[in-house]
Order: sequence, then structure tokens, then C-alpha cells
Amino acid sequence: MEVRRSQGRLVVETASLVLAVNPDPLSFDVSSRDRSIQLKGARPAVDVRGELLYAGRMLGQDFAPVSGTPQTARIETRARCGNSLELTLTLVVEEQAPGLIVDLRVSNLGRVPVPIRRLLPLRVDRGLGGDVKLPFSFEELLFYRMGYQSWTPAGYAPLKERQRRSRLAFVRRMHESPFTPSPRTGLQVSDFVTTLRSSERPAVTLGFLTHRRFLNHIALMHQRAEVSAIEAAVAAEEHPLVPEGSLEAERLWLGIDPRGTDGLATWAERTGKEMQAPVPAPVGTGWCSWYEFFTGVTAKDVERNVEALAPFGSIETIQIDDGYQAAVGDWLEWDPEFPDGVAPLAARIRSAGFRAGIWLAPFLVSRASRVAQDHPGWLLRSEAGRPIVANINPAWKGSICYALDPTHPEVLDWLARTVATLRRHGFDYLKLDFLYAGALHGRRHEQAQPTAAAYRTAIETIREAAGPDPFLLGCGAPLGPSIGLFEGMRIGPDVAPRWRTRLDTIIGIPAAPSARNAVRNVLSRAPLHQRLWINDPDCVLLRDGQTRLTEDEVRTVAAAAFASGGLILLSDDLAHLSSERQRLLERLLPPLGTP
Ligand code: 9PG
Repeated sequence: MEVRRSQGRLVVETASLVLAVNPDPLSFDVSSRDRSIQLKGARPAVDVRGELLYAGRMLGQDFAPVSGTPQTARIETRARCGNSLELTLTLVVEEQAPGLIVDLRVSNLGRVPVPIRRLLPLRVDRGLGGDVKLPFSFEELLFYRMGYQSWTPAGYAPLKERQRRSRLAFVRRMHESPFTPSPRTGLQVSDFVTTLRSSERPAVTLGFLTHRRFLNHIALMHQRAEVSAIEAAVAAEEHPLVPEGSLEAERLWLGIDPRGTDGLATWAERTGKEMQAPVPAPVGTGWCSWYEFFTGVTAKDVERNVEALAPFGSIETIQIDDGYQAAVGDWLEWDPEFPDGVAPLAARIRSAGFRAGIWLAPFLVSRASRVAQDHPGWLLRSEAGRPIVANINPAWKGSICYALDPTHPEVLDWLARTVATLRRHGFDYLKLDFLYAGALHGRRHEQAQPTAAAYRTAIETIREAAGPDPFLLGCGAPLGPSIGLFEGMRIGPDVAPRWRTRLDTIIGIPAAPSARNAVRNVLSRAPLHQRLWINDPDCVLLRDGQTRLTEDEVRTVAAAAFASGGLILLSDDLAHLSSERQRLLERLLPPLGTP
């Protein structure tokens, strides 16, 4: 690494990149060593009441070490921003790791509180002298969209393809972050991270390494076949920054690697380390009741499959899904088809040598549930005071489900008691579903807690109540704020015994249950696997009857799940599996990467 000063600028050069810090106004340029990739005039900024305030002239700089050939360069600079704010921008470059870490802190030097809407560690705007240079044409540029939660579609698309959003408001509430702007012509967005690449090679990755308090996203603006601006933004939710107070953005990483390594994998690797992701090995296998029995599942169905699965030595977990409970929210009262409750089933599963798993949606309550009726004060509400509808499902008693307030102390107590009871019943694998409902926009008991922080605190409460042993599988979960809290994570929408579905057209985005939608996300989110958690590609469907999947489609779903290295989960009534499909199953086991 080489450090020098040149024309008032501080320049750091490593084997892979060149960083230059400009003093007036405070900004930085990053390029690959061969200059084929360049981001020029990147400026930190703060959004106050919808107005972007950029850093002004650099006031001070603290740089260690100043010269020589260090392994790490850390540059801390300060600048005024608007009338009363000060920004502290910290840039860290490491010789060993290609890329740049960007930290931003805003302090209030004034006498009145300032509401902070967003913090932007970086914004490159052509209109303000910034520039983005990539080693391929605008037409070749592919933009990666991570998607907010487990079920949200993810993948690469060219900029000329307008990103789609659901036409149904309630689907948007489920699938999109409450703070990420909706895409439109000329505006592409990605939650948490994006990579810009051509089909030949990746170029730039921008992603947040921490996800502790604030939801965040990357946005790219384009006009007349040119990238006009790129920004990385943290939603500070109108945080009232008091005089002498300060506020930190989440940590941003900018990856530029001229060798063309996959920036998403490097981002996931670094983020997993930063957030102390618990990644168990080997990955695991199981059977889940959902895709054969749905809410009609009975205790007998589960018992029958425990018997049928016993000969498959390599299936570890048997997980009861939605359908055992009296109502969504009443997790410790039973559906009539489970007359003795779930404890005897857990015992039966365990005595047959399996791990016992159970499903619950901790933040959802049906309006017909006892919990919703007994505790109206626990519901997340709109400003107008109405409970927020978090899901509508005609298969559920009451159909309409509300969201619980994840910051209400009684809700947290109740969650802890519920989970501890299920643990005592013998379950040590919990599929926690519809988790986006714990991160909705609304009036919360602890209004000062940002959305992501509130969600994490509630999940941490569940983890604590569950104890150290259980495998927690997230589903329908906001991905960023879930990092570090789950062993496993669903990374796509539900699989189904059909390749594609017309429901996608009604919903307005390709997210309805189908093999195609599931496989797409298994492929496009593969780099997250074993870096942030174990990826759950959803169940493989091996049945021969009761399916519209062709032989090729069955093998495609199975091959994608297997090759992704993630969990291998079954959901067929095993008693009815043909011998050919049993042989296919044997080839999926043990999962890739299991010794
Ligand atoms: C149980 C299921 C299974 C499945 C989960 C999840 O938008 N929706 O109404 C919607 C309903 C169900 C759903 C996803 C979306 O599936 O992914 O594995 O556990 O819940 O109800």
C-alpha cells in the first residue's frame, strides 16, 4: 500500500484500488488500479425533511499512518453540513481485502433538534460533478436486486428493464421495505446490497456490512442511457438528533475488484463476520408437513410420515408446519385434528431418532385469535389508531391477520413464554415465519426504536427464550436485520407442484408459489449461503401423483436445491413415493458439503 499527498488530495494506492480524498468540498474518488472502473466525486450527505445536505469543505483530517507501506489506511475527516450539522466520514482501505469501508456519523452542533430522515455515506451525482465509469456499456450493465425479504424476487436485470413492484398495496407491505423508495422509470433500487456487472464480469459492489438499527438500500438513477447517480442510504426514520447528539449510519462497503471475483460473495462473507452470523455445519436435512397437507394437516399425517421416514437414515428433522394451532397467534391451543396437542408428537418424533421442528408466525395474530381479542393493546397500529393488516389468508380462521407491536414489553414476555413452552414440549427446530410483520411501519410502544432495531430485539428475545441449542429457521424475513440471528434462512418464495403460475400476473410481481419462482431465488441468492446463514431453498417436491411438474421440472428443483448447498427438505407424503423418486431422493442425500 502506498500513501501520498498530491495537489491537496490524499491518495492511497493498493494492489487493487486507488482512493483519493478531496478537501473542498469533502468527497472521494475510488477506482480500480487499472482505472477501468471509476467512481468520482462520491459525497456523504444527510437527508433532512426531504432535502439533501452535502458535506462542505473538509475541516480536519486524522490519518494514521501518514506514510510508508501500511497494511491498513484509516482516514477520518470532518466537514460542516447545512447550518448546524457536522459530518464525520471515515474511510478504511485494507491491503489484503479489495474494497473500501465507509462510516458516517452526523452530529448536531446547533441549539435545536434536527429530524434525520436518511444518512447517505455515499452519493455520486453527475449533476454535482460526480461520475461513474464502468468497463462495459450502459446496455450491458446488469443491476442486482437483492429484494427485501425471503419471498421477494431477487436477481440481475438490465437497466432498460423497469423493475416491477406489486400493484397490490398489501403485497407491497409484505415484500418491500417500508423505507425503500419504489422503483420507477430511471430509478432502480436494491435492499441492503447491489452489484453492477456485465454478463462477463462483476465491477462494483455496494452493500451495508451492518444491519443493527436501520434499514438501508442502494439506489441507481439513470437518464438517456447514462448512469446519473448512485446512492447508498440508511433510513433514519426522522430520528430527532438533539443538540450535541450524534448518530451513526450502518457501515458501508464498496467493493472494486479488477480480478472479477463475485462481489456479492465477498459482501456476504464480510457481513457475516461483522454480524457474527452463526453458520452451522453440516447444513441439515428434514421433512416439513406444509406442501402436502397445508393447513389440513392432522396428527395422524405426521405420525404416518415419522414411520415412513424412519428408514431414511439421513433425514434429521421432522417439522410440523401451519395447521396444528387453534388460530394464528394461539400457538399453545390446538386445532381439532391435533386433539392431544403437539407435545406427544414431538416425543414420537424424537423417540424415532429425529429432531422435532415446529412452525409459528410470532408477529402475526388472526383477528379471530384469543390473543388478539384479549390484548388489543398489543397490536401495531396506524397513526389513525387502526390495527395494521399484515396478511390475509382465507385458509386461516378469521382470514385477516394483524401485526403485533414488537416493542411492547408484554408482547416480548408473551413471545418468550410461548417459545419456552414449545421448547419444553420437545421442539428444538423453530421455523419462524411471516417475520416481515415484526418490521412494519406503524405506531409502536417504543417509538424511539428504529424498525430494524425493534425487530432484532424481538428476535433476540425469542432466541434467548429458546436457549442455545435450537436451530432457528427464518422465513418471510427481512434479510438484513435477520443477519446474525438465524442458523437457517428461506431465500425464496414457496415452491409448488407447478412450474409457473398466473397468480404472478394478479400480484404484479413473480412471487407467488411456483417451482420457477423458487428456483430463481435459489440461484440468485446462492452467494449468501454459509456466509450469512444456511440457505433454505424450500422443499424439493418428489411426488409422482398430484403434481403438474414434469420429470425435468422435478429434477430441476431438486438439482437447484442440491447444487446450492443449502438445506435438503422434503414435503411429500413419503408413504406414496414411487421407487424411482425414492432413488432420486437418495441421490440428494447427504446434502452437498456434508462429509
Ligand atoms: C404456512 C406457509 C409455509 C411456507 C411459508 C409460508 O402471501 N401469502 O399469503 C403467503 C402465504 C403463505 C406463505 C407465503 C406467503 O407460505 O413460506 O413454507 O410455512 O407459510 O402458512
